Amino acid sequence: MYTEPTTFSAEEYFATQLPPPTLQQDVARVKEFVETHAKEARGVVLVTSGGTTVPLELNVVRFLDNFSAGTRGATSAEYFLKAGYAVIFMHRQFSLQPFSRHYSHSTNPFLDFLEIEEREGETTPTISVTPTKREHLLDVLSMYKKVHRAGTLHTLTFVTVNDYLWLLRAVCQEMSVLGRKGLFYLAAAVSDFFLPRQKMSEHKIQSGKGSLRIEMDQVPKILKPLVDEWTKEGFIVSFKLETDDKLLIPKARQALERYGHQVVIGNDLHRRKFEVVFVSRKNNSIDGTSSPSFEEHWIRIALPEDHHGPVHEGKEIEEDIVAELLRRHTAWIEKGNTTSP
Ligand code: 9Z3
Repeated sequence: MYTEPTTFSAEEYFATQLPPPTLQQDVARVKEFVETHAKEARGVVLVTSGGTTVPLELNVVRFLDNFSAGTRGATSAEYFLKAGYAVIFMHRQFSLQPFSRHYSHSTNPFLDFLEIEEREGETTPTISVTPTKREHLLDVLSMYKKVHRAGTLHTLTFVTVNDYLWLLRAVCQEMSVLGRKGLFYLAAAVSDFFLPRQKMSEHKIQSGKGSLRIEMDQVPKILKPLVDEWTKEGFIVSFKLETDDKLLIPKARQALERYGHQVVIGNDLHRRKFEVVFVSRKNNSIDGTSSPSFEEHWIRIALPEDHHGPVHEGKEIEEDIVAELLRRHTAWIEKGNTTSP
């Protein structure tokens, strides 16, 4: 049966699509985390990371996925933690996570650098770390344990775009108590299209009819309510991914004009590990009296020799991205202090 595609506003979306079953308990934990760190006057950043899926059936067998390993989000989260921020890391289930990302099973499996030592007089062999890997592991492990003790990392997972939207709205609302101290770093790769549950087949789609035609609806543009309603004075950074690099700056500007947030970080799919562009408004005010002018700030790191190869232990572009954002976020907080009554 064919039904016309619908354009959902965010409001209509949440009125017609069901929340994930664990939403309430997830939100209660986020609330506690935010309150703890707000009391300690710490900056809190929400990092979204990884791709969302769009299920094609209610009893899901098939789904559409969005490209993202979660490297940008997991790596950035680590640099925010190092800078003393509390991090809400909202990521796609099984995508990369801060710290453990260094030992991803596909690029750097940890079993490869453990060694078994049989010692004379001892019945049980000892496990040790290969000497060349020790220094790096010690650095990662020390930071991991420190963050654990300080309780500055809170992890949440999503799978579908529906999980993502419900969680994002709730987390943003909880973070609004932070005012300007809240930072939003939206690096997840979010589906633009979805199948509303009312149009989904209940059971596995059968192959008997030959080809498969699916008409999807547009996911509501949630940055608008996120900026205007869900967050209060937070510093909002979204990412724009393109494969045609000529589109990066115009699309980033368009997003800033439409949603009125602080920064869009543009990245080209193939160059994203060594080049990004920050696009922002020049005077950071939208008074509607003149057309906004924009500025671009490129961050580049030297191209590693084998940038398609396994995780290298050299410079990571996220270190510079986070450093630049920390400067801008601090200025944003200070501006709020001087302009508040
Ligand atoms: C990004 O652009 C991220 O930087 C990447 C990171 C997904 C490229 P990896 O996880 O990749 O390191 O492998 N995220 C945002 C992508 C997105 O969906 N942006 C929307 C758009 O471009 C706007 S919110 O329209």
